[in-house]
Amino acid sequence: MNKTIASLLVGSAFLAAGAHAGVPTGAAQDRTPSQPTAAKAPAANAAIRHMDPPFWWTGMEHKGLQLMVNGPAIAGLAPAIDYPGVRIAAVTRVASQNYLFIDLAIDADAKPGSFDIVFSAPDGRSVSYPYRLLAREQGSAERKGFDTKDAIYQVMPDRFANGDPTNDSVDGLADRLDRKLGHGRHGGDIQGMIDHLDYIEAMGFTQLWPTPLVENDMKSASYHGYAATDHYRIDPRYGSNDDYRRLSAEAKKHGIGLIQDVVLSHIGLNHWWMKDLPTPDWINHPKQFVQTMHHRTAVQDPYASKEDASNFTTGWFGRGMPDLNQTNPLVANYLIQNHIWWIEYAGLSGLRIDTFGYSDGAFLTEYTRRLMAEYPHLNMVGEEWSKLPAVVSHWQRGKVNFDGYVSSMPSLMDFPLAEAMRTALADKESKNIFNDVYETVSLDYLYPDPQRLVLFEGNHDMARIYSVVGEDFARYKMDIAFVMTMPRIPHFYTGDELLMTSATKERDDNSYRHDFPGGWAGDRVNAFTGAGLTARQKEAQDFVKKLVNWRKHNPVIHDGKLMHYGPQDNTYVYFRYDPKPGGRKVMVAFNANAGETVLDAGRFREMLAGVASGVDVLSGKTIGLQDRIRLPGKSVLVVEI
Ligand SMILES: [Ca+2]
Ligand SMILES: [Ca+2]
Repeated sequence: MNKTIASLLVGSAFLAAGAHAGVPTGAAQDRTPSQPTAAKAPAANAAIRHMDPPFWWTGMEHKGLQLMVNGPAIAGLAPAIDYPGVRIAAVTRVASQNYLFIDLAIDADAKPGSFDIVFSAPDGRSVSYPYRLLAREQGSAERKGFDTKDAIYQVMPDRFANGDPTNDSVDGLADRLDRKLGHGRHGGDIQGMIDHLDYIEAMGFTQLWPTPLVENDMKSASYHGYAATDHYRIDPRYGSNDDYRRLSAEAKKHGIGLIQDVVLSHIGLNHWWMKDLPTPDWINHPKQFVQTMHHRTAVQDPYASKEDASNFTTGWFGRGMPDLNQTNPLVANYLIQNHIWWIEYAGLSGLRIDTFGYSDGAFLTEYTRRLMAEYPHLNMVGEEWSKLPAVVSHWQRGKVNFDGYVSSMPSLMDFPLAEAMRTALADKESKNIFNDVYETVSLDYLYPDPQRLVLFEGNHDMARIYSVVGEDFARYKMDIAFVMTMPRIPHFYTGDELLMTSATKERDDNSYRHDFPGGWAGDRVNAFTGAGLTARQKEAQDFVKKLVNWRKHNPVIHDGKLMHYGPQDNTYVYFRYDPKPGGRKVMVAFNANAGETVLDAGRFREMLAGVASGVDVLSGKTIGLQDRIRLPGKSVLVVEI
């Protein structure tokens, strides 16, 4: 310990600079880790480089708070707090002397306010760090997450709209603007999203999912955001933490909730932890790179080897993405608190959790329990990229698993159904393309809550739907109509309303992530104004707009039951219905044949008894539903009954 203190006295100016810096109440609202309260507390700043979380709230369900304090030789100091209702329950020192973990116990009746955390050296000298407990926004705990009433619009912020050219390149961050580079930074940002909330609202969407916005100070390909280098800081090339909060507040004014994309499994190689890991086991395989083999079923397979299961959850996602070891409770706590912090700070309506199953299973149980205990009505959707409903359903709250695994996760991305429909519509050969879709839907009993799944036509990791269907406009419309009428939460990937195209064979991320036309000054084509769009693009945009807005006000689509009929001859018919007598119904009918196909209405008598006709919401035409139902060639009908 003497050595620690000696190096601290030599290596750090803070003790000489004086103790008990003033409390900057109201300052440091923003996360600026390199200068948390620099203007008013230079002394503390020199000693403490990171205080995570940078502030917290009173009145949380969980009464504990674990602070990670990072600074030169900070472990040699002893922290103390004098504030009513807050006490230090434990102090944990770890392998690196530059970290100190402080467990605070915050009483239920503790008041919002500021206090000094006083760090004392054995010789009596000390330094203070001002910490704040804020009051929660009213109704914060009871916030409602996104649900079937919503439709999600997903954007990659770097590729959507450049609202602030002054942040395109930022000194100190390696990856600078290069729009010619497919994986380069193109300059899109938070202001760009704020500027176009009008558009997103007009299109009918009520939730915005931007891919991750936290700092990714990676040398290249930093635009995608899945390689965090600071969990508490919005990447300055997108804006500030305050800008992010502003996005959330402005979106609310447009009736749009904000979903944050978070990564539990891995970080970026340039994360500030990597220069000085708190503990040797902070990350998995710290000494030698081990790649995950992506065998996702190995953690829910009665025949799996421990080797495969361990490789799946501990292997790195890639060389630039070290894998976090959430079996270390300090890592686990850090992640749980970080996500609660963002929900509370930015007023989120939910989380989208990347590479969900790649984290330690026991950790995921605890993580989902803690988050849902804090926000009982929140929604979180996990990415489990499997075509098998049995594999995806393993993770949903309420699932009784063969291996006893327990999860509190409300929602998963419905990869099985999304892939089934995309594959069906890409098939120009078969005579019964919808059969796998039908059978996949029939497996909904595997999910405790299938309506809470998020169904999508595409995303940033997949070939563009218009290309998948061979640029067949009718089939494109079928996929969109399917996503918008299934008993699911629909999710739409930006640019698909403009029939954006991509590679379809090998995975080619750059081709899925072209800049959104109109997002950059001087763009010849502008999707926001309609300038320069082809007639077909305009038609697609109007189609999506009409359908999503129609869906928005249709309780039978939000909450109605589903009855579907076995596909025949490249047709598929299902109904969404209110089972009450006289309740509303919507019939959705797909015909992938080139010519008109006539269906015998008698087969649908459970749904159509006593119904003469309905109106197709897409064309406005009246459709006869007695005796024979005529489906025009290559069409989808959405018929209100
Ligand atoms: Ca910019
Ligand atoms: Ca992992």
